[in-house]
Amino acid sequence: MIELSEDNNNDSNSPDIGTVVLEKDPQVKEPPSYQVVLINDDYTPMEFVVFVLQTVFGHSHEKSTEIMMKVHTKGKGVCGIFSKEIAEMMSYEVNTMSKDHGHPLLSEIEPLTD
Ligand code: TYC
Repeated sequence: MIELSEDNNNDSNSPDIGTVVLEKDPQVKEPPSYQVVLINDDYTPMEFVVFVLQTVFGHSHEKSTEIMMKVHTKGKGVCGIFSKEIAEMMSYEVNTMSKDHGHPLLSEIEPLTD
């Protein structure tokens, strides 16, 4: 809070105009976003990765294939951006699905710095 006195030059003849109090704007900060990142490996079948991207993230077959190929060629790729809690759930879902199907496919989450 900032207090501005407009009363510092007061003599007994001038009226007291009082003190103006300026409230600082509340510093409302958006919670940080997290990206779910898929990691490449040499064993998970491409079709399974596409299936996971469609099932967990709701991407179209075309978009899922694009993400899968990016991961396959570059080593990593972003599946989506969410709040921390949702990103953790999505990543857990991917990793559990892979494990249940006997694949080494892994995802992780990364905070986004804005
Ligand atoms: N590299 C895998 C293959 O050649 C396919 C793959 C893509 C695996 C993306 C993991 O996150 C991944 N079968």
